[in-house]
Amino acid sequence: MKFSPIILTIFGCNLLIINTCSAEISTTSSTFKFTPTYFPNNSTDYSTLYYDSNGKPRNLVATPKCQLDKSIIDKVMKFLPEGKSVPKNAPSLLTDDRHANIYLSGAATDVQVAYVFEGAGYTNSVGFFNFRTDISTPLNAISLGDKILFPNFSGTGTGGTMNFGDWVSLGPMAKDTAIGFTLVSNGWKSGKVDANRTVNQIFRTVSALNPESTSDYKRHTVLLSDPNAKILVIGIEDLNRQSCSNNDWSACTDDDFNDVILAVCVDPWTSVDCSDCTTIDPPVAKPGVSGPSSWTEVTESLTENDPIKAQKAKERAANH
Ligand SMILES: [Ca+2]
Ligand SMILES: [Ca+2]
Repeated sequence: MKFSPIILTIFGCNLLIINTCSAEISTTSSTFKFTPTYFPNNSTDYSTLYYDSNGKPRNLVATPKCQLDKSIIDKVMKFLPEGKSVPKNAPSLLTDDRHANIYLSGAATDVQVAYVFEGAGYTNSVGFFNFRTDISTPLNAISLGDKILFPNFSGTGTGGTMNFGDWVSLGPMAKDTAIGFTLVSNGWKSGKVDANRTVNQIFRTVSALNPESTSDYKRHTVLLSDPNAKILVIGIEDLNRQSCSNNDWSACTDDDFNDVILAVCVDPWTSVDCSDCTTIDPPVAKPGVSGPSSWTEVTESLTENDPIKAQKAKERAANH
């Protein structure tokens, strides 16, 4: 996709407008804070009606529309091994926004999203948004209207209680809709999503809205497809890719893009416009990347290689 950036200066702020064939995306250089809105009630008040005290959704889908096999973790980790830099080892996975957000060429009766895996030490929050692809509407961080879907995207034993295959439903989506995701880095604090996160800690599948200053650094997500299982997978990098000092504990990015891994089920699958997405089945390792070969190897490498997880383990040990 070819972008034609235009930079305007209004009231001392730089306004960036990016024209694509389907949407205009704009952002500002302001440092406003992120005020979370929760799904499904769209309230800024964290409601224990919808989430429990661990930040886990209460409205999990009882009968998911897609079957999620645990082997999907191994398949994904072949592409996104822990601690290995995607831009160095598999740069083709970092695409333009057209291939980072999920485009629907037909209507969906339901879109469901599942917790698959976290390769992270942070307690991240994950939200979603949707926008029209057939109308040239300016997109910005406010108009996207992020809604927090997983206040605490942390697994059981690693700071949360999410489990593989916990699905939530976004409901029906119209034809010509795109679905994107938002990560609030280390957003779960003191029993809710931290309303004091700044733009430097919010990352989206709409790269122009991300805080880094170059188009390469602004990419935070990888979209993969498992057409046999009829599932899409999103991997997200949870650290500011340009500045360590913008991250909690001044952690520097490892660019492994596996810190949050989501599965997305669109019913029907034929409504997904993802014919040229990278497929993960069969799981072929990317050239130059030696991924783990088993689930055991994945978990072992996580413990060994994640400095944030190690830091967090130290803090937990010190507090007990
Ligand atoms: Ca990771
Ligand atoms: Ca990472």
